[in-house]
Amino acid sequence: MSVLRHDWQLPEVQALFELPFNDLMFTAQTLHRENFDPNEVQISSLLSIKTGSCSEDCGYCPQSARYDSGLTPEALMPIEQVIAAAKQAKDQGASRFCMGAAWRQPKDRDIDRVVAMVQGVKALGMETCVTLGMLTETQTQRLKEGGLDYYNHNLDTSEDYYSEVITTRTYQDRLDTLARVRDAGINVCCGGIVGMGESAVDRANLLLQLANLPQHPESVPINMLVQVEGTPLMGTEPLDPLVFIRTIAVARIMMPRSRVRLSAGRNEMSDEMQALCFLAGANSIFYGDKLLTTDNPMTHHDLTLFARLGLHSGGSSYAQA
Ligand code: SAM
Ligand code: DTB
Ligand code: SF4
Repeated sequence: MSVLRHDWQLPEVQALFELPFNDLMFTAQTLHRENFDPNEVQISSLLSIKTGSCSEDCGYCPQSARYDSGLTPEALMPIEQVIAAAKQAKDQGASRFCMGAAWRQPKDRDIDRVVAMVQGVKALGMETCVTLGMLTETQTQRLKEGGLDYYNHNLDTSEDYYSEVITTRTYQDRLDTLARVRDAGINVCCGGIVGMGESAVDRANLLLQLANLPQHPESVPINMLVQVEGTPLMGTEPLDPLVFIRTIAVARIMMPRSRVRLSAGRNEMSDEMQALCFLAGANSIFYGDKLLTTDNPMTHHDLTLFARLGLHSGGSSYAQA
C-alpha cells in the first residue's frame, strides 16, 4: 500500500510532469491499481440550485454578474424540484448528487434550505455534495449536522496565478474554508481548472497545494476550462490535451487514494482522450447532460463509452490517512 505524502517539493512535481509519457502513465496506472479497481468509475451528477448574478469576478465563470454570458439568473430552487432532479440522476446511474450555488458565501437562512435539500437527496440513498462558496464555522457545522457528505471548494489554480483570475477573494480565504470543512468532519472535494493560460509551474503548484494539505481531499476534480462567450478567459490558448492527461496522472501519483475526477471540459474531449485520462488514473466523472450551466456529454454517449472501455460505475472514497 502506497504511503500518503504531504511534503511534496516543486522540483519533484515538475520532474513527474516531465517524465516520458509512457513512464508517467505506467507509474500512475500502477498506483491506481494498488488502490482502486482499475475499471471502476464513480459517477456524480451536478445541479445548479441557484444560478447567475454572482458578485464575484472569477474570470472563467459564466455566472458572474460582471460578465455578459447571456445566462438567465435563477433564484434558489424549490426543494421539490431539487429532489426530482436527484431522483432522475439516481435512475440514470449517479451515486452522488452535487448541488452548486452561485454565491460568494451563503446567508445563514440559505443554509436551512440547503440542509433540507441534502436530507431529501440522502433519503433517496445518494451521497450528497454542495458547493456554496465561502463558509463560516457555524454554517459548516450546520451542514455537517444536516448530514452533508462532501463539500466542494476548489483552489482553482496556483497561489501565484490566482490573482490573474479572481480578485474578489483570496487564496487564503479558500484555504480557510477548506480547513473549516475538514475540521467539521465533512469530506473534502477540492481541485482546480487548467487551460486558463497558466504556466507549467502553476499546474505543478496547484497539485502541490492540494497534496500538501494536512489531508488529501477525498475527491479531486480536475476541470479543463470551458470557454464561455462573454467571460474574460474566452479565447485563451487551449491546453495541449497531452498536458491535461499528464495533469491527471500526476494528481493520481501525488494523491493515490483520492478520487481524481475528470470534470468540466469532457464535451470538448475526444473519446480517446478520455480513455487516456482513465488510464492516467481518473476514476470519477460528472455525468448528465449539463454541468452547472454548460453542456456535458449526453448520458447515452457516456454509457456507450463505458461499454467500449469495459468500465463500470460504483465506488466511494477511501479513508484517508
Ligand atoms: N460559487 C461557488 C464557488 O465559486 O465556490 C460554487 C460554484 S462554482 C461554479 C464551482 C467551481 O466550478 C469553481 O470553483 C470552478 O472551479 C468551476 N468552474 C466554474 N466555471 C468553470 C468553467 N467555465 N470551466 C471549468 N470550471 C469551471
Ligand atoms: C467542479 O470542480 N466542477 C464543477 C463542480 N465542481 C461544481 C463545476 C463545473 C462548472 C463548469 C461551468 C458551468 O457549467 O457553469
Ligand atoms: Fe461566483 Fe462561484 Fe462563479 Fe466565482 S465560480 S463567479 S464565486 S459562481
